Amino acid sequence: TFNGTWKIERNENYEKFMEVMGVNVLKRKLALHDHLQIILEQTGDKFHVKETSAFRTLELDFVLGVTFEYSLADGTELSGSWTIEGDMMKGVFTRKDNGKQLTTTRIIQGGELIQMYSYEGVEARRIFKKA
Ligand code: MYR
Repeated sequence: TFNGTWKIERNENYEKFMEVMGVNVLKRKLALHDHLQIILEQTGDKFHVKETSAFRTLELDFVLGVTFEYSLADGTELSGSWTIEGDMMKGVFTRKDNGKQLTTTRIIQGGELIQMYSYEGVEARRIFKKA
């Protein structure tokens, strides 16, 4: 289960990823230390998410397989959806500003939540520990 309170523990290739996403250097430096915390509550195919970071606090709801809108901390708007395949969450999102695709997965491994992001052939990981 993905349910729980997940606190960011470490990043892999995240600064490079943000650079390819077009995030400026100052925001990249800040984002590397954003203290991101995600609370996931899944009930059937519905998710409630509480996200807090140094940048913002937000709550959202989505249903697996149903398209929703999501804005990144820098204001970049995405549209897309999550599905679950086996023990992996798979997200396919499209940037509204340039139509390019951002894919993401979440998996629990060794008690950690590993979120992978992929954009323009560049991958990053953000790894969370249960709070
Ligand atoms: C959620 O389930 O937490 C809400 C939906 C998440 C959508 C995908 C997030 C991609 C984040 C990419 C970060 C890139 C920063 C430049």
